[in-house]
Amino acid sequence: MKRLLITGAAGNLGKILREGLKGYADILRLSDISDMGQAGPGEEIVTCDLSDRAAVHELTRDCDGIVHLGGISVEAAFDDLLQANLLGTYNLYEGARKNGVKRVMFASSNHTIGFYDRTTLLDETVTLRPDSLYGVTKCYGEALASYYYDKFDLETVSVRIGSCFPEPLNRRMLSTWMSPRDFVSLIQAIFDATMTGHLVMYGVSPNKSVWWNNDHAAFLGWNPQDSSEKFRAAVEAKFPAEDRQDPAVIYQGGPFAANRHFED
Ligand code: NAI
Ligand code: 15L
Repeated sequence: MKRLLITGAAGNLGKILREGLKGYADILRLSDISDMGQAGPGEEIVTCDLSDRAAVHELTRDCDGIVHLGGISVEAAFDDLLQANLLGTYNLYEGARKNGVKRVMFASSNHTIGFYDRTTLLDETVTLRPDSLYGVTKCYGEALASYYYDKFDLETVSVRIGSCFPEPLNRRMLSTWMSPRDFVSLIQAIFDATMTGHLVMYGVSPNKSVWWNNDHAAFLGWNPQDSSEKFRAAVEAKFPAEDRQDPAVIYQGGPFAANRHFED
């Protein structure tokens, strides 16, 4: 791997990869609209708004792979999501195609399927049930990735990330948590694979209680190591027992499913 582009490099997951992928590629090209500090050894810094097509075309030049994290990462006004997540992801794929990039990791989200209830074990074949406008933009990203593979042979692994934080922040995350270490090893597995096609999978650590099945992605050889179980006692002590009637508890998407429509 000569040059790996990471969009959204100033964000939470971008910072994890900036540190965790040091030395993985000859050059990490780090991009965001926000400040990323100075380039270190083996790094290139490119400030770029994903909604600027010409700039994204230049951004994606001479890259062997792309980790596409950039965009709005929570529920937001449609007009903002339109620019960052819809137009931005389209520009990214057009740039990747025209510049001959081989493979993309698309940071999809569990909010593509957030309206399934927590007693249902999901695999990658389930019908999408987004729980937010944000979740809808991730469904669009997965569809775009599928199209660019079928039409142009541009591979993508769309990872429906659960909750990637240093530790679970609430009771729900005991099921959805993916450790930063497992996230880094997932990215390596994705770009080490001989082929992926367009693969949809879940980004989650092997927690004791999980809602998602990744058996179909075993060929990647990803071997996640961590479990939320070591945080359970502290999380349960901090947060009261859950109300079974609460939509934020019934649905996998939690508050994203329970919250009001953002535009109202
Ligand atoms: P974040 O919000 O910390 O980082 C996103 C980055 O994208 C920010 O640095 C922001 O400046 C940048 N960005 C926003 N609009 C942009 C634009 N128009 N042009 C260029 N850059 C832009 O989010 P985080 O937590 O790092 O997540 C990264 C990705 O993973 C996001 O796409 C998010 O939707 C997805 N994801 C994250 C999860 C998590 O647990 N952290 C869970 C599920 C999905
Ligand atoms: C996401 O998609 C968000 O980007 C992240 O901030 C968390 O809210 C995560 O989902 C989650 O469901 O915990």
